[in-house]
Amino acid sequence: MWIGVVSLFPEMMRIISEQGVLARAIAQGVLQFEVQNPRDFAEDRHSTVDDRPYGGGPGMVMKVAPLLAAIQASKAQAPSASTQPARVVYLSPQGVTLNQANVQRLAAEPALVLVAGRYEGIDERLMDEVIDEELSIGDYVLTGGELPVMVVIDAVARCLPGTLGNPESADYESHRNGLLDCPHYTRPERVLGHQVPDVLLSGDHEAVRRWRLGESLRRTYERRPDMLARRSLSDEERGLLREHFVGSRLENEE
Ligand code: 4G0
Repeated sequence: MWIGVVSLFPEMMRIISEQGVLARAIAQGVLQFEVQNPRDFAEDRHSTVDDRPYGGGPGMVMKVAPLLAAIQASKAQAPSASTQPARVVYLSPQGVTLNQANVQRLAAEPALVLVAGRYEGIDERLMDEVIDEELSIGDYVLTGGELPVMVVIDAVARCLPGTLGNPESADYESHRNGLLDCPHYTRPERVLGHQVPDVLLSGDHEAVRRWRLGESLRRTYERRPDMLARRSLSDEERGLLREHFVGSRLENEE
C-alpha cells in the first residue's frame, strides 16, 4: 500500500520509517510512504503557508494555493494514480471519529493521501473539492494533524498482510471482533503476590479460549457497554456473560 502525507512538519514523519514494526513494513515493501510539504509550493519570498480568515477573528487558516498544490503533487506520486486516484483523508477535530472498521476500510485502498492540518484548519472550498473524507482520532484538539496522521498510518499499516510477524495477531485481538481484549500474563507464575489464573496453566485450549472470551465480554460490559450494545451476541457469548458476570441483570432485561 502507498500512503502520501501532506504536512508542514515532514520531519515528524521520520519516526515512522525509522522505528519498529512500521520501519520493517517499509523496508519489506509492504508499505510505501512519501511526504509533501506545502511550504515547498509557496510562491512568495517568505514561503507563506497561512493566511487570515475572512470575517476576521483570531487564528490563521492554511493558505489555499500551497496546500492544494501539495495535495495534487502527493496524489500524482501514488503508483495507482493512473488507474484509481488516491483517497484523500483530512484529519481534524471536526471529522468522523476513527474506529477499527474505518481503519480496515482504509487499509483496503491501494493509495491514501493523509492531510495534516495546522492553525485553525483548511479553507472549506478545499474540503469540498479535494478532500474525500474527514476523520478525527478522538474528541480532543492538538496543535497539528501530524500525530493523528501517524495514528492512522500505524493503525492501517498493522492491518496489511506482512506487517505483523504473526499473521493471526491483527485479527485476533481487541476491537476487530467488537470486544475489548482479554488480560494477558507472562512469566513468572507469581508476581507482586498474584498468581497466573489456573486455567491458563491447564493446557486445556478450549477452556483457555472460553476463559479469554468471558474476560473480554466482562471487560467490555464494564468499560464499554456502548460497544456491547452495538454488537449481537452468539449463544456462547450470551451464556458466558450470564453465567459468570451479570446473570441476574441480563435475565431481568429479557
Ligand atoms: C483542523 C486533528 C486541524 C482544525 C487535528 C486543528 C486534533 C485532531 C487542526 C483544527 C488536530 C483529531 C479547529 C483547532 C489540527 N487536533 N482529534 N489539530 N482546529 O483528530
